Amino acid sequence: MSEPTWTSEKLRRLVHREIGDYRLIVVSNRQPYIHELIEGKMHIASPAGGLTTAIDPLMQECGGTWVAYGGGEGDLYAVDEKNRIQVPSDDPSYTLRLVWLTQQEQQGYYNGFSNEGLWPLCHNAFIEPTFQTSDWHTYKSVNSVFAKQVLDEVDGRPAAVFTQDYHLALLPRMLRQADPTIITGQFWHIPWPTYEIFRICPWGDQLLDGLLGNDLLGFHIGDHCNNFMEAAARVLGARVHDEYNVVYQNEEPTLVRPFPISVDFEHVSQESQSQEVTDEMGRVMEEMDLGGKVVGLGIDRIDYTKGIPHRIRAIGRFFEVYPDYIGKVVFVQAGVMSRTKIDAYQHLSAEIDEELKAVNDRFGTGNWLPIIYLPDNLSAVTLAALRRIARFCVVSSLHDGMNLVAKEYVASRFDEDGVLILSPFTGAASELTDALIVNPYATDDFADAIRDAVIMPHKERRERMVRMRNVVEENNIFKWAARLFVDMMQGTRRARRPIRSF
Ligand code: GDG
Repeated sequence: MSEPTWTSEKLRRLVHREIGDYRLIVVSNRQPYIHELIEGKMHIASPAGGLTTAIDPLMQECGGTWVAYGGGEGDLYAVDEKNRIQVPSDDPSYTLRLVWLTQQEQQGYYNGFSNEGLWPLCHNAFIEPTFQTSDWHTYKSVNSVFAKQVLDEVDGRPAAVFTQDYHLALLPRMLRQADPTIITGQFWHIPWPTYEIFRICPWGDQLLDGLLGNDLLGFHIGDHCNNFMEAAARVLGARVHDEYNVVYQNEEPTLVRPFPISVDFEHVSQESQSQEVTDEMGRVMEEMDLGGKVVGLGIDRIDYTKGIPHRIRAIGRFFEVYPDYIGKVVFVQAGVMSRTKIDAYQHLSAEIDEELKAVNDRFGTGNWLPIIYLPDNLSAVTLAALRRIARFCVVSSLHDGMNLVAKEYVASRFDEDGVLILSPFTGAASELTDALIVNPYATDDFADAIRDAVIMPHKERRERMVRMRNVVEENNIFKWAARLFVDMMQGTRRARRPIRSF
């Protein structure tokens, strides 16, 4: 019998029970509420990206403190003298504490080591990682800046620190060295590469040692855990206990477990049914002249891991092989720009423009274009409206830890309609097996999958969507958080007891 669905209320009760006297502190590079000054007025923006989507609802339930880099122009004016602010502003439920970094620190640690080094290292997208010694030194020093702030927040009291992602791989070891009583957990939101790839990193041993300062280390899927454990064994000579997924470094255990991240299914499903979204659908349909057409949808941060040029090429092939659909099918691509200071992202943006132009010039007719590109940070309401309008949604990542867009599409379709086309190289593909799974490099197969989505009968669309909705409803964000929480608090205490020898 499957367990009852996890809700925010159930998670809140569990957290209160498990956390006891411990304070919960989340640490990440990016903050969930950026304060921007636009023409002298303060605006609050939520950044596009999976991390905020997943962790903010969790913090709203659990309370505690979120420590993050203050990157907004208005941040300095929004915080108190301890650099803290209560969020969300309309209904404060937790504390945000901001860390200030210089431009040079931001360049070396974020753009440099994290996004020109680790990001391409961890994703199979054939972009060569760049490793510069000066960036590495900055990465180390910025991790220690974060450590100082977290330790100040802990202030010698019992605390559980839950670190996010690849920007802060050295932090857990620093925290443990300063205060061994802190419970340390980390979730790595991107894939972990195979040993053959990982050993390209000149400082791989130090990264591994930093991460093994965690009591619990989470990845989306088992393959990433296995890759990590192999690297720990082969690079550091750490002992790995396969049966329990525990790595021992200097006799200290780290539990390494898969936790497939998800979305707040109920919230996304309900929001999708609101009058506001229904009104927005009408506006979007009219503005883009979508009436009477079959609409396909892509929603992505513009990133070379998301396979956007591959998708555009497949749409071109679809119209080439199935010209009957010219004028009848429209693909809407929403794409918020990210990491624009990095060369590879500027090249990608130019490549997308070129591929788009090629397809639109070749197949476009008078007032119809095959692809409508929206290179903006769209509001949640507009995104929800697009998801409801779209007969099919395409996620064509070349490599992706999970991919929340796929799960958001499924959660939005309360009408039990719609087809998901999904790359097998996403974490989501291991759960959403009722999607049309297609290799983004196989352009002909990809074009055929688009046709299959367009012609799929309503009954089959419904059957597949119902099954996918059941999966996302059951494996929702609260279940993800609950499993992580229990393993961090209980598993950690168990594993710290020196009961196992092998
Ligand atoms: C990392 C991992 C993992 C997109 N465009 C707009 C917008 N979005 C939102 C989507 C979704 C989020 O951004 C993107 O989430 P993803 O999961 O697809 O991807 P990453 O940002 O690469 O996240 C990924 C995730 O962490 C969580 O662990 O799944 O594998 O790479 O929520 O809807 N949001 C707004 N405007 C846009 O134009 N507001």
